[in-house]
Amino acid sequence: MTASQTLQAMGAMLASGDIEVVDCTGVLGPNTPILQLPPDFAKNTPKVEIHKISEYDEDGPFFAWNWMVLGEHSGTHFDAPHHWVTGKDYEDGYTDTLAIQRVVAPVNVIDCSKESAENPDFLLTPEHVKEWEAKHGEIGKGEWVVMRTDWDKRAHDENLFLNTDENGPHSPGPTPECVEYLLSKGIVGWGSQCIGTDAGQAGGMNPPFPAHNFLHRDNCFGLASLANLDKLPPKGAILIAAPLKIERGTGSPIRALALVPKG
Ligand code: 23J
Ligand code: MN
Repeated sequence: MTASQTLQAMGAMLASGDIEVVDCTGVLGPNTPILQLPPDFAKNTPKVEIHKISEYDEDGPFFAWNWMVLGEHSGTHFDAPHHWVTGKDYEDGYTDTLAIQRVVAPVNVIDCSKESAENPDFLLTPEHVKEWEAKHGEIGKGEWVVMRTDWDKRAHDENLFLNTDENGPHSPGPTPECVEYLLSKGIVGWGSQCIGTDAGQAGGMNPPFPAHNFLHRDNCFGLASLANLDKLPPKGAILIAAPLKIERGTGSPIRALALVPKG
């Protein structure tokens, strides 16, 4: 099949619903959970604000529109390589310079929902990933890999989502070895349903925040606060995760869309 025939068939299947579009995005607004780093360690992103300009009133008789306070790393969002010091020198590592072809790719969905329900500090290891590959097929070059934890079911409540106690945040993520293994497969990026690409306790790992450190070192991308991964097959979907073209941006909220075969 030629690319032209494939796209034509795909258009027909989108129209008929044989290919479904699954929205892997959470609602972006004042209740969206935002990362809270220890204030003695770093400055933080403010909560999302939506302010009315007008709504068919004296400030705009025929139209409704808003303005926002919005951090780049808010809600369902994209981490560009320049976000981390290990990726600082990539000229194509910003939201406006990255190779956009890369962000549309097959997605591998690793189901860790059961393990994460039992242990909020669950860590995905290379051994887990290799077991998953033996069952579902190898992770390919240029593909997305996302960790299904069903953490989106907590997103209505910031405390539940961040899950912080006196020892810091508790949420699942990858080990440093796991990120290295995935990068050895040539992935385009790694996605999480939690507040960031790293585990809650990743500040204490070696190196700290290994998903950020290694992904961006290799000019790869991160996705955070993904939703509805329980509606995706382990393999066979295509994920579109495109950041806004923010000038010299280090990340951006996205509307993450998965194209999924019906049924
Ligand atoms: C800065 C420092 C640590 C983390 C993060 C940012 C994120 O999660 C992010 O949104 O990139 S863990
Ligand atoms: Mn981020």
